[in-house]
Amino acid sequence: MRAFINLIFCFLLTCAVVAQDISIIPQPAHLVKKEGSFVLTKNTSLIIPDEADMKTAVFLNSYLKRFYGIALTVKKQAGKNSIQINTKRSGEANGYTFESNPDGISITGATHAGSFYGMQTLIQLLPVQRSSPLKISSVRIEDAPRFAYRGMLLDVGRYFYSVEFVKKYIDFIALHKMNYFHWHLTDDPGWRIEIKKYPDLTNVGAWRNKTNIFQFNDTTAGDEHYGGYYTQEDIRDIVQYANDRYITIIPEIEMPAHSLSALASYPELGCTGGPYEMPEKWTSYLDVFCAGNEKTFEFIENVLDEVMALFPSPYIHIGGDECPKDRWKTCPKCQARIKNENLKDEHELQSYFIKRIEKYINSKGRTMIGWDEILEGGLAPNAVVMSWRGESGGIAAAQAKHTVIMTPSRYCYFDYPQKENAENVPDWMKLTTADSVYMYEPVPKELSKEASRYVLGGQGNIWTEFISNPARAEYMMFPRMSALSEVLWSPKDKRNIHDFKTRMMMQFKRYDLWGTNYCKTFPDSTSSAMPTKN
Ligand code: TNX
Repeated sequence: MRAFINLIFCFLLTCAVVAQDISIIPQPAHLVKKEGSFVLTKNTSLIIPDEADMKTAVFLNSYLKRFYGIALTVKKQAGKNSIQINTKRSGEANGYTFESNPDGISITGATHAGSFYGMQTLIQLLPVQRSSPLKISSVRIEDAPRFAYRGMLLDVGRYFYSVEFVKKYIDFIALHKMNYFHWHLTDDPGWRIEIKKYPDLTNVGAWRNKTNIFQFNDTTAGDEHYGGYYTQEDIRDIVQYANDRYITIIPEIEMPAHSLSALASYPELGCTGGPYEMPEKWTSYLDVFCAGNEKTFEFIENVLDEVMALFPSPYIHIGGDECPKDRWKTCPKCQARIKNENLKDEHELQSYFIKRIEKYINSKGRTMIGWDEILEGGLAPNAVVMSWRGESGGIAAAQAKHTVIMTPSRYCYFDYPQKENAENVPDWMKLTTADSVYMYEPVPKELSKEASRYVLGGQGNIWTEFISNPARAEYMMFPRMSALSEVLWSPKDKRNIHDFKTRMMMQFKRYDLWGTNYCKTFPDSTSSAMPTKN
């Protein structure tokens, strides 16, 4: 009996060790564990035959340097005791093969991005303690992403986030094998991107005198002059930084609503002509761009010219959400536009607005993305739809043969609370636990096989009305972003919540290694307090 118990104990211990040393998030498509392990030391060399994979080598070396204090010598020719990273144009899109043996490691990407993802897998096989020997289990992995679009949004309009934090955010995206950073650059309370032709957008629109977010105590409430913006130089630097990590940045310039910061800077762009104050509260503002005024379109086109020169992204996001129609109803110019263009009402006027902007964006060879409100009053012909008010917008758009990105608030809004009884949460925000994020399926069951091909992927969103500093942003991101990364990367039949929770135990330690903040409540406990200050 005793021997039997010992046997069981040994078996459980082995399981725990295996579970501990192989704990990859997102879960690879195929993984086979083999005997033994490779020990990475400062004498290990990094073999990079193709110059284009140097970005991957640089990322790996900076990770090793930062967390383990070593950097590997990069060579072109293969040798013993080495990690070889190769790109061979074969296999699934952006996939890779990873093979580790006691003698060395070989990563073969189907694309350079694939090689980069293989390197991220290597990072996930490293120990989570700085001082441990760098033992990497012998495994063979064949892996490729399920969805082409795996995104994260950061709202810098409500609160400004430094260049340094934006880069950190991009690193988190890369560490999760995600590939799009949706940068929400303008909103009512802040315009954050320098536009040379319109300097007041950042002289005026990037600053406010107060931030009043009622019950929350981690605010800049008071008479503090609050704000900030990114210079075009900052933006070029960040775009390059993302590009080095195979991440595309999608800039979002909000229109026709969420635009009070632009109106405060250039009042002639609003229906009433102003004057407009920079907002200090989080409400839906009635003042929006005047849709009857030609100057509005001239302004937006000029702004978009500078935006498109800075961002090589094939996609440009124009917002399009939550536009109150009050001003348009009483504006003579907007009413004249409705009449002259034979539009039925203000909803069709919004559609006219968006279609006109889409034409401009398309004429520059780019594709427009909008929130699902752009379906109202008639969808622009080539638009990509981001479905946020549930899944219905995404379903309708996919059925109409439009590409969609799923980001329904119930699963993908990481500004919503992630545990019961969280403090400082407005009551309209629904509980969005990491479990529920993990259980989210981006292809709605209503879609036919044919229509489901239009689902490009999904996105998590950090809206920042109530997230005023990096520590809190990280807390709201983790572990939900880790859960979402697996939803978007791993094959559907490889997703398993219990297994994920086991792997999360290691991921929490990895967060500790990174020095990031996170919500410790996952999976089940209810302890841990919300950080309120950085
Ligand atoms: C809705 S999502 C918004 C954002 C807010 C968010 C808060 C969308 C298109 N509009 O402006 O920040 O809810 O959860």
